Amino acid sequence: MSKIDEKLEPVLDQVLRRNAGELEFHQAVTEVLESLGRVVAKYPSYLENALIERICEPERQIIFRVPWVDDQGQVHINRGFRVQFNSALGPYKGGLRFHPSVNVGIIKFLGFEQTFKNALTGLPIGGGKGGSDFDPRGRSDGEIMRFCQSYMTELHRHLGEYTDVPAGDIGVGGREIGYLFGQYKRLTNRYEAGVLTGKGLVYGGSRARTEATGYGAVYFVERMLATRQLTFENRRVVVSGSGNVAIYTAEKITEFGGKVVACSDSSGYVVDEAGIDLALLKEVKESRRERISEYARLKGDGARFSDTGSIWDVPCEIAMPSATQNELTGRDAKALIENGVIAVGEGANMPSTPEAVRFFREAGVLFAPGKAANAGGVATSALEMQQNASRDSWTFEQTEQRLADIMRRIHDTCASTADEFGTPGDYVLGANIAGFVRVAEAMRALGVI
Ligand code: NDP
Ligand code: 2IT
Repeated sequence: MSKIDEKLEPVLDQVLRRNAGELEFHQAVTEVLESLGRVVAKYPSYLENALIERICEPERQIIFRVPWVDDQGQVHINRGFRVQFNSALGPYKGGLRFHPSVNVGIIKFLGFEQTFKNALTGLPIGGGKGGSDFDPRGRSDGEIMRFCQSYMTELHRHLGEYTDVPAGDIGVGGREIGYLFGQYKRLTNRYEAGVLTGKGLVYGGSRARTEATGYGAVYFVERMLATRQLTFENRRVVVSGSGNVAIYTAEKITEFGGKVVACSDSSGYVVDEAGIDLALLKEVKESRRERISEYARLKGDGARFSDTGSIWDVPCEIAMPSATQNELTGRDAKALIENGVIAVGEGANMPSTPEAVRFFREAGVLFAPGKAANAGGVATSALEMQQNASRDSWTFEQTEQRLADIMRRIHDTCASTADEFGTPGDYVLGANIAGFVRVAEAMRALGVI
């Protein structure tokens, strides 16, 4: 991987010093700054007015107490976050993550990535991210609702359809967005549909938003494979995770003639050589909210569950990591390469470690970074905002067509940017530069803000 340009070294040093211990944020910023060397060499004016320093510093960071009462009457305290990273292109936009691992460094890395991702969509959305260290696992519907209400009781004053528009992420899906929207509406006395996305279809949601991240990632990879005259047809694919992104990634791959042979959750992975049964996976994960081992138990003979080793040891031609950050290590990348992987598409945010990315690049594996490949979710969120603003609702086909067009455009932008900067086929560089340039141009036009 390229080294940091010496003109950008002080910027990185400052980020590392100012944000001590925030390892995921360091990782995300380092990767982007490594890509920007070629931009500042060609266009030194981007070094003026501390533009890059400003892009690395969130506009606002909100951290708050979230008290809630469990079903036994016991009071719990969680920490709530919202990092409003950059609003040069539009209102802050990005998901909320509820997971015990959440801390400010993780939310900052996600908000930073989101800023460039949202720029790549070409739609008018800035970047932000939020969440809580609340663990939804094993909690009743009532507990989830009370937590969401308490979380929104603080957060609502920082939101608005022109200010900041959250959506889902890990641990936050349609159910949670419903409770959050209900509380926002109650506190503000406004039916402001465009303040949250990922809403249910009965109260202002967009068709195809549920499917959008996974479907979009597959559209991106399809286009990337086409650059080498390849398709999904009859390919073995491994998709990690079994949440929103993973399920709809697997669904679109299957529609495109590929065979998804494995998926996972944090307890282990299942291999099903017949191809993952999507109806069963949805039943286990979406309806019953059970562990992935249940899939193997219900499927019977054809499927096996493993709680040791790595899902990336399962041989495949295409890998789509769709669970969480740094889930695919250098060791995993080596195993995938040895087993003949031809393409990797990141459905999750930053799922591959820097070492893994380096191995894929060196091996000539087609590699689609998350901020480009998983942009279909937030792009469709922006389409939901459009529908809300015009008090309209589009058909599934219309919305999916827009999504497919956007993903192909993002692919082509990344590819042509990589060409322009002398690194053909390097989607990491293409995505980082194309996203950066759009944000930077807007910031420049807006003055020192
Ligand atoms: P979900 O909560 O629906 O699913 C997350 C999946 O990943 C679950 O299978 C979960 O397993 C697994 N997982 C989560 N954390 C870990 C962990 N620490 N170790 C191992 N497995 C883990 O979330 P999404 O599908 O929405 O999100 C998945 C990824 O996609 C995230 O990186 C998210 O940021 C990204 N993303 C999501 C978008 C969206 O629209 N939802 C848009 C773009 C990116 P378990 O249930 O056992 O925890
Ligand atoms: O990481 C992401 O892009 C998301 N979780 C979706 C954000 C959104 O606002 O739809």
